[in-house]
Amino acid sequence: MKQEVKLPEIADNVVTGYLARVLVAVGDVIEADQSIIEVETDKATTDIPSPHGGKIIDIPVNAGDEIRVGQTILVIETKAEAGKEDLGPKPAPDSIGGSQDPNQTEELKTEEIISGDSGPGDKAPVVAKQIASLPDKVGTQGGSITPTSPSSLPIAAPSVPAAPSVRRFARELGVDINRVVGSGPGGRVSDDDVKAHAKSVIQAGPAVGTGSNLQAVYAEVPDFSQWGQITTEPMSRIRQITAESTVNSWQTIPQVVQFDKADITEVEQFRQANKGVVAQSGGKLTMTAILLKVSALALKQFPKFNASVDMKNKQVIYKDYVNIGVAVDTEQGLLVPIVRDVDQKSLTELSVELGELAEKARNRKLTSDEMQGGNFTISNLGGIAGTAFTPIVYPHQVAILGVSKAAMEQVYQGGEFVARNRMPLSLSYDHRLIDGADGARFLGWICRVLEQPFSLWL
Ligand code: CAO
Repeated sequence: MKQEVKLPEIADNVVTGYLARVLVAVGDVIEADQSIIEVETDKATTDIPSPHGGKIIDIPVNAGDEIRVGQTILVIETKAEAGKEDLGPKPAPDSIGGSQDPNQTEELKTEEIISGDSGPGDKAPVVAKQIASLPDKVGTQGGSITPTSPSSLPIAAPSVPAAPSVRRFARELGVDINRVVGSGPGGRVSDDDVKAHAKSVIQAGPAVGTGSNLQAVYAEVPDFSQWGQITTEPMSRIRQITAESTVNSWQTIPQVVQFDKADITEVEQFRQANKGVVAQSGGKLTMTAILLKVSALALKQFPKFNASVDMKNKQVIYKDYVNIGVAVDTEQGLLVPIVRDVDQKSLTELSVELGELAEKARNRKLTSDEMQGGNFTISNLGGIAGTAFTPIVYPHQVAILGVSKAAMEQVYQGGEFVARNRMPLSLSYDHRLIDGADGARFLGWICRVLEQPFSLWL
């Protein structure tokens, strides 16, 4: 019997996801409960199992697609129809309105899902409500808003979390809500986020090619295939979020970068000597953990760097807590987990926690809470390569510390050249709040504490 496997509910209030990976292929014979696809949402990455065992005869979705709860993700021939080969355990009913009739049309099933009329006990009514609450997809043409046909939608348009009233507000302004960076939990978009986005687009100047159309901030790219072979792939959700957030930062934060070098000869000796102590608690004493500690002390010393700029209300928000984000390079892209209350934790505790968060980031197990609420960020590329770089300040923060590769250098000291281990640091900061002298003092202070930690006691 042919069975359609549909995308089940992934989490509360999540109606769409981004298909990160297809784990099976047409022709595969799979077991019930075997993972078939990997779905990425704003909250987590989840493996979706097949409720049936059998032979896969169609996979009507592709990596990169945005898929909805209730959408068919797999067509499988189960044992009941074949009756000839043993293709796995007896099929269970689909978790979401799965059809038992192989001739049933897709239209009918869609209707069934939307009406919630597919029989007691299944989850169709829930899905119907969720789908019914989805916003109309709209586009703007010549400044007026017109419905967009499904075929004209971008292939992998992301769907951001936002209340229906906020979506309506965005539509009224002609703003594509999927381009708005949400400031709420899990990236939830508020009215203020929509206004800030609209404002930043207006301030960025006329939209490309289409007059006042707010959505047309991105120029059409040329057809590169005219010059040779090309391959196109949709951006992952992480890539899209990074792209939107860096554009937001670039457009709204006037950034200056201050460079310095810290002599870490003694700190490195301390690190090597105490690695074993920290390892006993399950952590790795790394330069990033040390920088977390030193940065927390600096943020306490210079509260302006532990603040946010609120231009709307013309105020500066100072925070008593010290939460620091650490940029983690993962196979899927950049993720920035937040280490909370850094000022209240020991170096050992920070080393353990940083190791755990980096591991979770690489395994895509971070929760959205673990990526929210940072006041300052550290980006250490020193384990990779490079002599200097200029990191971008994260939205709602005012500074980020870039760390490059430390190396032995000849330094003139006390009338002679001596070999010292020096680490290049770059501090990007928001000039709306921080002046050049502030930036130089802050970074100079960090260098001094790294060079002479005991100076703190003076
Ligand atoms: N200079 C010289 N060596 C350095 C260094 C530096 N600045 N930083 C780290 N290293 C060395 C470490 O000492 C370590 O060597 P040992 O194994 O001998 O101790 C080695 O590099 C590996 O370090 P690590 O990765 O284990 O630990 P870390 O705390 O230094 O880094 C993390 C952790 C998560 C910051 C890192 O793995 C990472 O992901 N870095 C990339 C961050 C990034 O992508 N930034 C760009 C963001 S903007 O696009």
